[in-house]
Amino acid sequence: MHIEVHTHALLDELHKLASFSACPEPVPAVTRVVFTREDQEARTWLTERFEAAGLAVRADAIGNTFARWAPPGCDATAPAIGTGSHADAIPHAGMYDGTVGVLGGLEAVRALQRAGHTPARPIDVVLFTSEEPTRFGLGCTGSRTLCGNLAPDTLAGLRDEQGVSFDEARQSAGFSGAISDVPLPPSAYAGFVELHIEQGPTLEQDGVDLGVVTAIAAPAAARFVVEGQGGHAGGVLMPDRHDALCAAAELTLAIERLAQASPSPDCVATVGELAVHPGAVNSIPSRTELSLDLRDIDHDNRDAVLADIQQAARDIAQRRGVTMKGRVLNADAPARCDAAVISALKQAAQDAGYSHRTMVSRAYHDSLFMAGRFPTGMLFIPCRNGVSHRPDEFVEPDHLEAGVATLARTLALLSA
Ligand code: HGY
Ligand code: MN
Ligand code: MN
Repeated sequence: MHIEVHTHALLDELHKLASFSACPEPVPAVTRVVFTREDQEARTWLTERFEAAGLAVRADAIGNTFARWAPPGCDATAPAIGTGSHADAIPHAGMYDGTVGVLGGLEAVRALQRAGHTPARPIDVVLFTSEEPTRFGLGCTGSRTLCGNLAPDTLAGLRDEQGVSFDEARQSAGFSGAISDVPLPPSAYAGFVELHIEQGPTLEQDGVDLGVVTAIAAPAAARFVVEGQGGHAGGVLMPDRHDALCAAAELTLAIERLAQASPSPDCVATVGELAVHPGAVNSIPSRTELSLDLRDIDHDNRDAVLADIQQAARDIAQRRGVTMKGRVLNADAPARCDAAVISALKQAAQDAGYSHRTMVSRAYHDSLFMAGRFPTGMLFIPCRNGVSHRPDEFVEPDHLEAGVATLARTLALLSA
């Protein structure tokens, strides 16, 4: 089958999608938080692109959007093959994280249409709601709920920093209906494949075109609130202090040390957020709040390091005369990708003449949850210097073309 990818037209679409942004810096910097104006503009424009390709579009009660290709000759009642990703972006991010899987999935379908392919079963391009944890503190809320991994009332009750609940935010964005109707049965999809940038340096360092993912790391997230005594920066002598920021700083270094000391090379830990109260130059911090993002491919090791971090927090609190309350937001299991989807990806890369290797994903993705309900795989393309979640995130057009061409062939194999 002759697969023709319109790479430059696809890049134009990626740049257009990037223009829906709240970021003060110009494209390629992007900020697009779930259910904001930019997110809704992006969704509207994507729906137009899906419909222009002849796909039938529907959205569920939380904004997961399904663009279905079921041409004449296809068994429209058969379990579909899905592809897709997310279009939300953390603050000051790049323009390829997630969007390559959404628009690349659409371009793969258009390439199959150009090739005159008729799938035996429908093919869906899926846009997942809120893969990033930015607004509600939990990542992948759309795919978690779709796969029955997140109880509807738990989702509805998540609140952002302004106290707006997920339920209020989704309704004000025009998504209504019962969240309990969102989960799909295992029969909904016979397979799912997500195209994504690697968000790491391995493919580029190895000089390999494509990564076939075998496993996806298990993320855990927690928040620690540290309460000290605060006080006057001049009046309180050092031995009398119970400084909430110094305690948080010691915990942050303990987190780094415990992840570095872990026997698993895949264990990574990050304190990405720190809030200081009252935040005055001449007032000893009385309260701090910090976030923990902890991941590993090895589930047991990840949980062992989490337990060590919680113990370190207790020891520091006791020694410094502060309180430290830790709340685990999520501690997910890692995912194994499906063997049949992996071999279809390998076959497709081979047929298309691209070099490829198997690898693990250290970032999490909607596929982490899709893999819990449907046979799932991921296809990585290199990103320059492995950089992601930064405005200088970049994908070479040739690599984008390789990913989309291989995705198209994989969808053809899986939907035969
Ligand atoms: O954090 C992640 O791994 C993903 O980019 N949300
Ligand atoms: Mn991301
Ligand atoms: Mn992503």
